Amino acid sequence: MHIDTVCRLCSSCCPIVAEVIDDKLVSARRKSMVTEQDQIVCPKLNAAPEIVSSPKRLTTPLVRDDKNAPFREVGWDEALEKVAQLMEQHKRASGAKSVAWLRGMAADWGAQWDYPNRLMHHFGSPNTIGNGSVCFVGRDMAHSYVYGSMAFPEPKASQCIIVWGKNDANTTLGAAEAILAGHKNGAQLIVIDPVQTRLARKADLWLQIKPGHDGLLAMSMINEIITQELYDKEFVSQYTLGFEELKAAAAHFPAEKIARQIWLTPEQVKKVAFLYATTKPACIVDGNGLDMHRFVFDTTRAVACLRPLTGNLDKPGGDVLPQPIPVRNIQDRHLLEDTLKPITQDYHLFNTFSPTWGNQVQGCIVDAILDHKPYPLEMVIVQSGNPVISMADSQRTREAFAQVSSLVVIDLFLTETAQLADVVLPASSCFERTQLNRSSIRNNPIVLQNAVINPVGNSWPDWKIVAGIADKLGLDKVFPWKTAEEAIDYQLETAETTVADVRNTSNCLRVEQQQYEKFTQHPFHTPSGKVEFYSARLAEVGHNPVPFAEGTMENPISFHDKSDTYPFIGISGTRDIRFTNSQFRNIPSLLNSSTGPVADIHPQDSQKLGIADGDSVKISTPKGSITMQARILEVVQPGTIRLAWGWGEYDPKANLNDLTEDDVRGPITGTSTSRSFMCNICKV
Ligand SMILES: Nc1nc2c(c(=O)[nH]1)N[C@H]1C(S)=C(S)[C@@H](COP(=O)(O)OP(=O)(O)OC[C@H]3O[C@@H](n4cnc5c(=O)[nH]c(N)nc54)[C@H](O)[C@@H]3O)O[C@H]1N2
Ligand SMILES: Nc1nc2c(c(=O)[nH]1)N[C@H]1C(S)=C(S)[C@@H](COP(=O)(O)OP(=O)(O)OC[C@H]3O[C@@H](n4cnc5c(=O)[nH]c(N)nc54)[C@H](O)[C@@H]3O)O[C@H]1N2
Ligand code: SF4
Ligand SMILES: [Mo]
Repeated sequence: MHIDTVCRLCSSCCPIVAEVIDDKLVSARRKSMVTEQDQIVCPKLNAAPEIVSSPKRLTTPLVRDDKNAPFREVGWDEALEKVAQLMEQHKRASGAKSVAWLRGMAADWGAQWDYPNRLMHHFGSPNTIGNGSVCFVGRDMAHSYVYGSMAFPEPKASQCIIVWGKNDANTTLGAAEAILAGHKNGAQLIVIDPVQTRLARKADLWLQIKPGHDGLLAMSMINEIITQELYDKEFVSQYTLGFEELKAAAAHFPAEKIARQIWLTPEQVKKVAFLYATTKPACIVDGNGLDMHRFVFDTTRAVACLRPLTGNLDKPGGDVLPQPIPVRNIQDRHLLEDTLKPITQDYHLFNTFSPTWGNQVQGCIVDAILDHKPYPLEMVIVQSGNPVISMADSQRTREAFAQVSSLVVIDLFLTETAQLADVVLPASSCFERTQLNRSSIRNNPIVLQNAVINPVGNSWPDWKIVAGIADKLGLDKVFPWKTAEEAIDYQLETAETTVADVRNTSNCLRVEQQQYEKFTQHPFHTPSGKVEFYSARLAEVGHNPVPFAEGTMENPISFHDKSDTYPFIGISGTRDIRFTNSQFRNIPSLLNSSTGPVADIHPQDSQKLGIADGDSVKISTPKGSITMQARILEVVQPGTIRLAWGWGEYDPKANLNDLTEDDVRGPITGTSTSRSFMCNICKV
């Protein structure tokens, strides 16, 4: 039997066809828009049957009565009862707000994010927390502050594609295929990345920028485009606010002054500005290379300003604004009293910039547990995340999760985080549940994931686990739905569609007929209704109303003041196409075909340090040290080391976040610099 659905083994949400025999997933094929020879193969999807039937899967709930006791296998009734009882106990003693729900990246931001928010709001806690401050939500907020919502690029129809801090050939395969198709059709391909990626090797122009310094490049490009009068004067005069202020800010960043600081030449900066502004249409594919830096908000605001400045916003082949489908918001945030502040209260604008994102600064969980700031947390429920590995400053994070009075983890595997829990609840994989996704974050379509097999063992789909906890808390009326379909239909009612309708479409997808230049009909979703180069909302809270208006940017690289002892720039690097963050090293075919945890070093540095290919090397920062295998490659600049990401779950000695810090955060989005840091390296 062949069933259409979408894959959720990573955030790409690719449409696939699953082949199922006797309730077993046998194989899965990704649907692609390009011919077979141009398709990128996804090893994770090929390994889907192995992932689903892995002997390491959790198949029954686990409970223990004290932290040092071994886990006991229990039935769902007992496990859910225990979770509810712990929640009630902490609510009675310290208030509902002392209980937090932490969401990782797996399992989508659609219904899977709505359900815990709904549960927690009815329970009375404002503390449902996501990890968006290091993922893409800071960038989403930046786009939203400039022109109302996140714009998404149309590289296939473009004549000039800038890939800026994104490595789609490993992370978003459909997007990489579209970029390469656009390039094949004649588009200029420009890549801005400190690392020579597969796309960089194919690019017409590759800018090997200094890590973390993209904001300065964007401001310098803006200056070049304005002073050379390459901007779209008509669009700017009719639809934007604050052009003069942007011009004044950008004047601090002439190419001659900025280029060398960011490891480029003035000619490169001028060329990228010229190509982008004069080749129509042009789009910018921005990515997580810009996100995990403290100044992500202003950096990506500066990048966002380039789109309207050149008239590439909401044009075919440019960057298009979404037409959200009006799915019912079931989070019931209004139930919380205004006086009840979340632990992320210092990031008020970030908490409130969208109706559904809510709180996304996960570092606040650690502060609340260890430092009782802004108030103590007693209980955390972790769903589809592995914070002990994925959050910055792993040692401090681990201390917090080991110390919190009660910890519940909902996962497919007994991860490093789950091992610290009091209760572990086994979740079904993405192939075992029907779910409403909003994963294509930029376009906001409805994507329906179909269960293709029954839950493995005694695992439950996430929605059912949340509803089960609600039931034990006496909130059964809040989750009255008996099936995933019923629950989704309730959300789809306002969009005048149903699960059955969406299921009948070829890609399990409902997208609105694309319209362009919507700004000619409706105002932008900003306070002024215009594109805001200048934001009065930010001025009100004392933040720069125009990005980098002061003419400088503090060095965003962690430990830059300790470069005497830590002379190399470490980059949290490759997201291997085989793995998703800390996941899947427990899948033999994926592990065995990978390079393992490697540190990529330039030959000039390896020679100086007497390091040979394959040597074991120790990488250290003021926070700690890790061990990896050296790989001598010219993909990075001398003085820069790229470190493989996500290996901490497999090998605790290779946990990259033992090197990172969460001591200083971005003022608006609370982002810690998990991406780049000063470090030292030596042969072991
Ligand atoms: N295979 C696989 N796919 C994944 C994931 C995974 O772990 N593995 N994770 C998923 C998740 S959670 C996310 S958020 C997405 C992220 O996916 P992407 O947005 O593609 O992000 P990354 O691959 O982390 O980094 C993109 C590029 O940014 C570059 N970069 C690093 N620092 C800088 C910098 O300072 N400036 C610039 N301009 N570039 C820089 C890196 O070298 C890299 O080539 O991928 C998702 N998909
Ligand atoms: N240094 C450094 N730190 C980083 C990053 C980096 O590149 N470098 N990347 C950052 C980014 S962008 C992100 S998004 C975070 C990711 O941080 P996390 O979300 O914590 O990372 P994952 O390893 O993807 O953890 C997902 C967990 O969910 C489980 N899981 C998978 N599917 C399901 C499901 O359907 N239901 C449930 N309940 N569980 C499921 C998996 O088994 C896994 O344990 O890490 C961030 N941290
Ligand atoms: S890229 Fe991600 S979503 Fe797409 S098939 Fe591969 S693992 Fe699945
Ligand atoms: Mo992410």
